[in-house]
Order: sequence, then C-alpha cells, then structure tokens
Amino acid sequence: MTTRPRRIDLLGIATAAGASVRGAGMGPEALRVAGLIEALVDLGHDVADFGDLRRPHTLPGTSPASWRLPDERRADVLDLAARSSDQGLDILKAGHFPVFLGGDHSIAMGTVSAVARHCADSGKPVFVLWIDAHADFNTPLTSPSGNLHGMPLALLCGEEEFGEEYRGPWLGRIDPKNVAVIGARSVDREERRLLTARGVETIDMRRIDEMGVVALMRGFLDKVRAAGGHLHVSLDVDAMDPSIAPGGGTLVPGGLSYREAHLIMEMLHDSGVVGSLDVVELNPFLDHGGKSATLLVDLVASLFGRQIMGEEPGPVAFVTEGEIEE
Ligand code: HAR
Ligand code: MN
Ligand code: MN
Ligand code: MN
Repeated sequence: MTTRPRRIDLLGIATAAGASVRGAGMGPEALRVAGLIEALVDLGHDVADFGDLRRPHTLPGTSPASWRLPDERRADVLDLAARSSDQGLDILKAGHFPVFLGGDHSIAMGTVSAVARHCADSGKPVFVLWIDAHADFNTPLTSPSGNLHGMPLALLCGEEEFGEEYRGPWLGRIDPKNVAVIGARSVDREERRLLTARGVETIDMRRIDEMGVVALMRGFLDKVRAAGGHLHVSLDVDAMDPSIAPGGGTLVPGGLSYREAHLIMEMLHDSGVVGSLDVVELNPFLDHGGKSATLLVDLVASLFGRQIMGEEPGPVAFVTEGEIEE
C-alpha cells in the first residue's frame, strides 16, 4: 500500500506532572534528537514543529524532595491539558495530522479531547487504541499511586469518581466501547473490574501470545472502518518489552517484541483510519543511549508508511516551524 503524503504537525507537551518519577518532560526533545522529523520527511510528508508546551518549574533544587506537591502536579496536568486540547483542535481543524510528543500519559486528557471536540462537529465517531503495559483506567478512588498518568482513559471515558477539580472538555468524551487497550500486563484489580464493566476491549499479553497481533488488530480495525471512525493512537513506550525499550519510569516485563510493535504500526498505516497520535512516557534520563527514543521514531515511521519492501513516496517534503498562538 502506498502512503498518502500528509501534513504532520508536531506538538510537544514537556511534562512529567502525571508520573511518579521525573524525566518524561525531556521526551519531546529526545524524539527530535533521535531523528523524528527527518524520518517523516524522508517518507515524503510535510512536517511542522510547533515546539513544546510546558509549565514553569517554580521549586528550586533537584533532589526528589523538591518534586512538586500533588495539588501543584494536578494543576500542571490540567493546565497543559487545556492548552494541548485547544492547540490540537486547531491542528485538526486545519486538516493536519497531529503528533503529540509526551510527556507522561496524562497528556492524553488534552490530546484525545482535541480529537473528540473536532469529531463532534462532523459526527464522526472517535476510536482510541491505547498501546500500553497499563490500562490507565484508574480513578482517584481506585488508584494505588495517585499518579494521574494511570487515570486518563477512565477520565476520558466518563468515570464518575473524578470531582469538580477535574472538569474540562475531556471528561466523558469517549465511549468506552470504542476503546481498545493492547499490550496490557499490569492492571490493578479495581481497574480490571472497571474495564470489564465498561466494555473496554483489553487485549492483554496472554491473548497476544495465543492469537498473535494480526488477528487481534484486524478485529478492532474492521470495527473502526465499518463505523467510518477517526482512530486516535496513544503509544506508551512501556508497551514494548523493557529489553528493547528501557527508557520508561514504570517498566513491566513481558512486553511487545520489536516485530510485534512494528507489525501493529504497519497494520495501522495500511488501515488508513488513523488521524492522530500520541507518543508518551519516554524518559530520556532512564533511557540507554537513545535506544528507546530511536525505537519510538522507527515505530512512528512505520505508522507513517515506512516499508521493508513496499513502495514509499520518498523525500519531497519540507519542514516548517509552527507557531503557538497564546
Ligand atoms: N496502574 C498504576 C497506577 O495507576 C501504574 C500506572 C502507570 N502508568 C503508566 N502509564 N506508566 O501507562 O498507579
Ligand atoms: Mn494546510
Ligand atoms: Mn500509559
Ligand atoms: Mn504504561
């Protein structure tokens, strides 16, 4: 299948406010250093880089004791979600493909809500593929850690235990029946109960071992295609096995292999239904010499049409600098 050249808009959300360890805020820059823009341009796409959204660090020092307090971290998460939601909406309205560079997974509150707001205008149903070792379906009551990167999917799917302080264009924007989590192998007990009750398709590693990613992905992609949906892909670095992707703060053994991960991306490319992407949880401070950043760049390239033998459009594109209007 040949690739349709796209106009791709990169937006970094440089934060670790939703995570338990610092470092994911450096993710966007590490993806650029690993050659993300060059890889996309090489495939024939036009790329604009809108730089990074971030919050100022108000606390001095670098010791773990200086890590922001829970209320401050929630304020950071919500502020960045509001800004990335608005900016993502602008990108989608322009007809461009947004690639959101995290940042920890809490950024999906903003990014997925941008997609939901955009699709609400046309009535197009939104589907989400959450590629992750975790399901990120905890609520403030079920979360064992209190970290917001373990909750964005529950919030987007409208779980009621999120109080007034979480109000925004993200709450309840996604139908849980339009969500598939793939690669899961660390799901908390209460979280598991919620996933089942809400009808979230959770493709765990055991099912992948038994059935393979092709059959499992095909079922979900057929559903998206039949509904004429927009598919948002949210790629968490810890979906992959730690042996190939050590650069994450919450690694779990038994993850996707190199080829399983690429095959998912290649199928997503061929499906033609993907309209937006998050690349999250990369922690360059924990990475091994850029190994995980490079893997993520290669996976994104597969999603945008890189092939082993098939036809690629080739480099014809240009890079522009995007402007953030505030
Ligand atoms: N389930 C655990 C919690 O909610 C761990 C979540 C870790 N989340 C991520 N994102 N790294 O997938 O605290
Ligand atoms: Mn345009
Ligand atoms: Mn995650
Ligand atoms: Mn994860």
